[in-house]
Amino acid sequence: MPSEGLSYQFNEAIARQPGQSVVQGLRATDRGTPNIERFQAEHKAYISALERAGLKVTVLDATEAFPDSVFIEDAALCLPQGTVVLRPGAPSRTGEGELVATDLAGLGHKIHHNDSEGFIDGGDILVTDSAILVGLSKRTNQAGFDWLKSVLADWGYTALAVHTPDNVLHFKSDCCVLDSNTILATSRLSGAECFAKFRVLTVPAGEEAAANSIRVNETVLVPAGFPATAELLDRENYAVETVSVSQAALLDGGLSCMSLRF
Ligand code: CIR
Repeated sequence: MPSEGLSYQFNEAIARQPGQSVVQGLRATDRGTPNIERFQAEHKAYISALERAGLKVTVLDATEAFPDSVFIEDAALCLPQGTVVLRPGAPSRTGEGELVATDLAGLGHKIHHNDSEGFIDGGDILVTDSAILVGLSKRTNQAGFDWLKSVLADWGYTALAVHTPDNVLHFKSDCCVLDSNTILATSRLSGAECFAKFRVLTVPAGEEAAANSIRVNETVLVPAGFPATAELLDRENYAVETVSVSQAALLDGGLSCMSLRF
């Protein structure tokens, strides 16, 4: 059921170590190969930031067979009623759903397995306190959305299919929740119909990647290197902490995709 704080009040998170194979991770444009040591160091700092924000974080071992499995958010959706196994849309990632299902079942999660042929990436799912918005994208198709919508309806949630901007990997590459009524979004999305009932703060031009921030309890984690966005959030009285994700960004990853928060 939708509830106040569902979208940003969390007790726990699950992350997965980047493996050596992360250098083979998918990327839309080749801007260089991630450096494994730097990736690991940034990942460690990211986990520490989640802990400072109040979360108990479980870090799963790396899985070399799936180069992109550090981006664990794409493989599952954790809600108070249970954990929904997703089906990432990139062929090299499709098996990550069942991989994470095994891990999460071992941690005591109530697992809702995926019996659909559709595809859906967690990066396209924006949980707000009033509805769950799902961006149709190159990774998330209508069949995947229809399946998730029916699962969520049984749990009392409204799921709405929305448009992911062209040439953007995931819906949440371009937006995040700041509180029950407020969204941070790029100018590509800030006027979108799906945000009509929200107050929308627009990421300053040139800092679009900062829209992939995450509110975790009282802190908004913002990727390092986007001072105008950090300043905007500070002026709006959010407690901002910056976290470097330079190596994940080489693979089109960011703050939201490296953990499941619940
Ligand atoms: C991919 O292309 O699937 C990965 N290299 C990046 C996934 C990032 N996930 C996310 O933003 N939710």
